[in-house]
Amino acid sequence: MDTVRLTMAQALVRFLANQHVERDGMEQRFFAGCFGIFGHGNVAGVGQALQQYADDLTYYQARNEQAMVHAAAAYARQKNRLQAFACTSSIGPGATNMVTGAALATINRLPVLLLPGDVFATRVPDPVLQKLEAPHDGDLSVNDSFRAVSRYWDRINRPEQLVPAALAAMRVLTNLAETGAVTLALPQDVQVEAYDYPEEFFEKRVWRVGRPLPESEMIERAAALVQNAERPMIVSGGGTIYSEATGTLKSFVEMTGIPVGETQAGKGSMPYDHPLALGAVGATGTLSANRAAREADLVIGVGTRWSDFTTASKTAFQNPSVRFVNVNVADFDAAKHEGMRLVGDARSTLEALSEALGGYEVEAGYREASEKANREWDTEVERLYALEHGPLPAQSTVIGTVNSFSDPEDVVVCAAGSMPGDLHKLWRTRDPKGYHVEYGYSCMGYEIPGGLGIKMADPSREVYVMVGDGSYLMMNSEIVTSIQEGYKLTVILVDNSGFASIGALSRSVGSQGFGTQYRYRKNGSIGLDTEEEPGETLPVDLAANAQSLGASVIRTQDVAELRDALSEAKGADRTVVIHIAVDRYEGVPDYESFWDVPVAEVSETKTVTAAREEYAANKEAERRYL
Ligand SMILES: Cc1ncc(C[n+]2csc(CCOP(=O)(O)OP(=O)(O)O)c2C)c(N)n1
Ligand SMILES: [Mg+2]
Repeated sequence: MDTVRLTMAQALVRFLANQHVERDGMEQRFFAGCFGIFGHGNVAGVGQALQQYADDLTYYQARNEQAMVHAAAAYARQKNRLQAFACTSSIGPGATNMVTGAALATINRLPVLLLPGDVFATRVPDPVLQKLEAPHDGDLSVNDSFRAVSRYWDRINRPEQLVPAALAAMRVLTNLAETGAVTLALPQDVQVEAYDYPEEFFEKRVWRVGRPLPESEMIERAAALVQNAERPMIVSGGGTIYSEATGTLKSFVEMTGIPVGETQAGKGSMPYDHPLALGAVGATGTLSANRAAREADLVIGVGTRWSDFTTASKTAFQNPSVRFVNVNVADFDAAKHEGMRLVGDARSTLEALSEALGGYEVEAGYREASEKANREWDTEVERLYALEHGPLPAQSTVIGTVNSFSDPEDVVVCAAGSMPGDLHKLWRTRDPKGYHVEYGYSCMGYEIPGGLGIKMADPSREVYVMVGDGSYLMMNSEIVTSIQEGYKLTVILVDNSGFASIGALSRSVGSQGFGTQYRYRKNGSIGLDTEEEPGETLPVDLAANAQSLGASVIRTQDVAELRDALSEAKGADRTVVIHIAVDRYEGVPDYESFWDVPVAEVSETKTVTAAREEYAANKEAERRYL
């Protein structure tokens, strides 16, 4: 057997550079590169290897380890999970900074390979800088915390362990039912240890991503359920988009007349102006979709994990005899709501179901009602886009301005705050990859690094990052990376001096927005929405902050100036941050939906007691879907 003597880190980098995936006859490299921040836990190991093999695997310097994992996850999402990044960190804080990113990737079922450095396997110089010592467990390191958030976890304590671990990692990363964060913890001494690796380990490998189908018997049974339904509805999730099934979904819908509601990850499954598109469904849903959901007797979930936002905390579907058919590559998700499990790829399963339905159509009246609902919803969107609100504009008009300005294939990015819900309801999506709201983990700070990952995945599209002031403050570091690498973003920084979303939530649970504004402490209070003379607003100048990071900054006062700024930004070749202040209280309403956030059962405050009563009444609508 031919062997080659390499350090474990060199072997790992050479291996990663030779992994490919294939779907529908299209073959491509799996790893687009490796993000990293170096420290003593990886500089001499993985760092040295990345330098040695710089032509085979490109290294990108990030500013924050959490942010680089977000960029990696966004990249994978934009590439429909067929390409990904590795992320290398030092030991200790560099490593644990990645834990949040790992959870986000795993929740959203997005492949990222994490390579945290780890403490000495020999333990000779212990306790090494940044080692957490556990008196009860000699084998424990902070990297064990990745076990909870990874789909595969391993620690490479001997160089030869790399061979099975790397193969296991690739299997999970390229298995769409299992994918998520994969962690290989790399002790810093083992990274630099040499070993005679078999040459075969470095041969080109092509991991096939197939389009599995459910048993034909299950397709027949599902078709029978659909044929017997009077008010069937589709709920389309991220799986539809990842599977590139949007064309098939459209044909399916046009043939059958079944209307479609979309989850956050599934938004873009249908163009907004398709007559059978009802738009967002659930807690942040449209009136059209939520009314259809309430009555539906059969719900076909396609590529959805049925989060509480999608089901409005299990209140969305109220028909007493509602049943679910779940098309999903993951049996785990297909089994939810005791659905009929169609375990398979969204595109091929929808094709098979179409055929089994043999010309089935819903009643004409039902189809017409859906078409009418689509038009009615668009009138509501138009109303909210055109709201005239002063002195500060309403957020809905900012969204409308960006939407009207952007081209169909441009991408809007968001993750947390009040905008994800507003975007879900209001964004007119025209391209399956044009809407990117991370709402599995809804992680503040994802927006800018997420935008970077998307732009790296597809530089041909303009990327519009919609970020609240809270999220911006939490993680703006990757503006620097976007400038270093020449990936231009247009960041719309929507400033309402604090956490408008959680402020509204706080009021709804009876707590007057406690702790959600950016204000000076006054008379012991940090600001309640009910106070007549609260402390002054803090003098935070986020536009100046963006400028200091190297971005071009445009300060705007109203939506007319915003439009001009968008035009200017379009011609720019480096990251632009457009600042706009919006009214904190002029929000988009909910449309007959509920989200379960428990309210204090006993309290000394009347508003809390009242909120609790309302909560208890709403909760009665929660179903089990058994
Ligand atoms: C990392 C993280 N911490 C906390 C939260 C809870 N949270 C959700 S939205 C939000 C406030 C977001 O503020 P901002 O970005 O200004 O948006 P706004 O609510 O004002 O629209 C908070 C604290 C979260 N989603 N993510
Ligand atoms: Mg805010």
